[in-house]
Amino acid sequence: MITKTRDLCWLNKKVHQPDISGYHIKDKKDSIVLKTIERELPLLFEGAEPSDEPGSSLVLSLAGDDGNDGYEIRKTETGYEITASTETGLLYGVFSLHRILITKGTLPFKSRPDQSIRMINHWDNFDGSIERGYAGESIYYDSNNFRGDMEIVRSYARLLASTGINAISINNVNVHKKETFFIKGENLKEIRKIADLFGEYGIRTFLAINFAAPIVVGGLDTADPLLPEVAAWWEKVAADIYKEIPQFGGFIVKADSEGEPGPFTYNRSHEDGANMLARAIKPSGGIIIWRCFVYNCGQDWRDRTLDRAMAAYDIFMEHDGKFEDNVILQIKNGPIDFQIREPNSPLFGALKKTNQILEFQITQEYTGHQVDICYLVPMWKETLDFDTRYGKDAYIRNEIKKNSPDPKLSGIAAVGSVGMDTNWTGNKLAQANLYGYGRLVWDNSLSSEAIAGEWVNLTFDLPREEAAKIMEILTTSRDVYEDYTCPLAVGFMCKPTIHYGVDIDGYEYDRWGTYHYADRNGVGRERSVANGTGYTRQYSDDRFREYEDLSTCPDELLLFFHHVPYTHILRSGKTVIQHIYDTHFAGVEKVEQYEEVWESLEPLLDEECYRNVRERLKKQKENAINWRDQINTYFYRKSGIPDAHGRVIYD
Ligand code: GCV
Repeated sequence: MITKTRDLCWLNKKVHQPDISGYHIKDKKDSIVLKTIERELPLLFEGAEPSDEPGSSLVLSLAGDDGNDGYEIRKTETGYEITASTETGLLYGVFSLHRILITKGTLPFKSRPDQSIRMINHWDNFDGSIERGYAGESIYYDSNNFRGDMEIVRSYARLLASTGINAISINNVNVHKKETFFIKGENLKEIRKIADLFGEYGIRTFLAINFAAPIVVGGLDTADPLLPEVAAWWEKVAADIYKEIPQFGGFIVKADSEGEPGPFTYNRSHEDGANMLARAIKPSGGIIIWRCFVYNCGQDWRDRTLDRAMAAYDIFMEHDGKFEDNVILQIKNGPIDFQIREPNSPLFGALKKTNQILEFQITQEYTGHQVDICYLVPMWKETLDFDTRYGKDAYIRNEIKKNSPDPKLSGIAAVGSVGMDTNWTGNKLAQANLYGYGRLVWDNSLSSEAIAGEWVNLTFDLPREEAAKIMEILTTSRDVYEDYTCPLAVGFMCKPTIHYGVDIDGYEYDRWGTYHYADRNGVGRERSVANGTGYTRQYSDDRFREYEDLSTCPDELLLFFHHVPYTHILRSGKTVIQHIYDTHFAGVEKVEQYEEVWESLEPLLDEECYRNVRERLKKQKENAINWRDQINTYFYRKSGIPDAHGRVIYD
């Protein structure tokens, strides 16, 4: 059997001599992370060797005590010096110096993380499958066993640490039977190995737990959070976990959502559920990350008063300020579910006294399955830069910290995108999302263009002009994906269950609460107070006014907030129907251009990488054509209005 070497991604280039030869660690202590640094240095800097000389070409100093994982890099007479107040800060500094030297960045350079918790959530199952995974099987599990390949976990940990990630959860939030037992016995020994390894890179490990574990694992006949025997059971579980894994991070919980058990079963609130677990884990120093992705997935499409978008706010706002101090609420960026275009969740800026984490999705569930190219950093950036109070500088990136009683217990998490594929992410270009996520959550001020530029520079050896072509593909790809799949934020016209490919009415008469309501006159969900579900009122006054009023509602969110006639005129001067036709034709044309550009790069790229993207672009084109033709035909049939440019629409 030929074992293929795994892609080193953005760490594949070494800095060549004479930049760094000897390195010296000042006041060296016996520490796990310092050992990691020593291990990393020769991997990143050719010929880097330890030296006792304080005047070595690279000096690492632990200084200051602000406890922050920031670092400073400066040029010295003999080479470079990295200073940080924590060992993890030094590790970040080492990766940063590598990046700066490869990309020819400038020094001195000082950086502090903008967010405290910078997390990745894996949706990996014990049988090796990954819920919404598009890059092969799980790197942790195989056929209901721990895979035990620590080299893969190590390679992954270095990729993550190099971008600043410091927390990870390693199993699916939909916790099936076998994974429910992860919290006990022999499983903990295996989890400890994973946690130890991540710990070497400054990453804390968390587990997703099943709220019904007291029944499934503990043999109790209830999981009622207000019963003392249930609380006592969790306390013991938590204490046992920490005996085995002292550096354990805590639990992540999906409760009362999409079939997962939760406190509602016992007529208890999410406050009751989260606080019980928080008290159980507090003595061990753990935290509870409680997801706000709670909604009724058994809706009746006939009932227009129900609005799934309102659920998280309706359920969680009344508990603001009432959670234990080691509870963090995790809130998806949008009110529905990781669509290519959604407004931001109204909980941001509204929850004022609750620790909070913003949740993104790196794995491309609704955004092309890592077949279609879709660089997601621009979308994440828009969320971070969104002013929840319009003109009042209440940006989400700051609000999540400001409104968390303990800002150290706030931050950003995202659903991971890697699997056993040797290039980690299926589509080579999807690596840019993993890299970009880490970089952006560390430094919220980076632009999506700058991040794309870094990734391309670190990954490929290309002349400037050719590198720019890949950057152009990346930075336009989100708009292109939106163009052929999701006019004006209508969302969910995809194939049910798999969420790839077009199926305009796939969810229209189903129970999931995601409807476009297209009829012969118009399309969109009316969510205004005046004429619809009243969802707009969940926003701050300024945003409420903006979204409520058709004349101020941003066009790109129009169909999320309003049902409008096909002849409604957008700010571009086009009608809604013409916009639908134009974007769908344009989307396909753009994918065709991507193909041409990629083909022109063939002589400059290694064959595997070239073919990897080439094959996926072919599928992307087929996908885009299908979307274009079905959407255009569908809306032509509904509206009876022809394309102003007379292009082919199948009637
Ligand atoms: C893990 C969406 C996905 C589910 C996922 C869920 C969640 O609904 O389709 O696969 O479940 O989000 O975030 O919990």
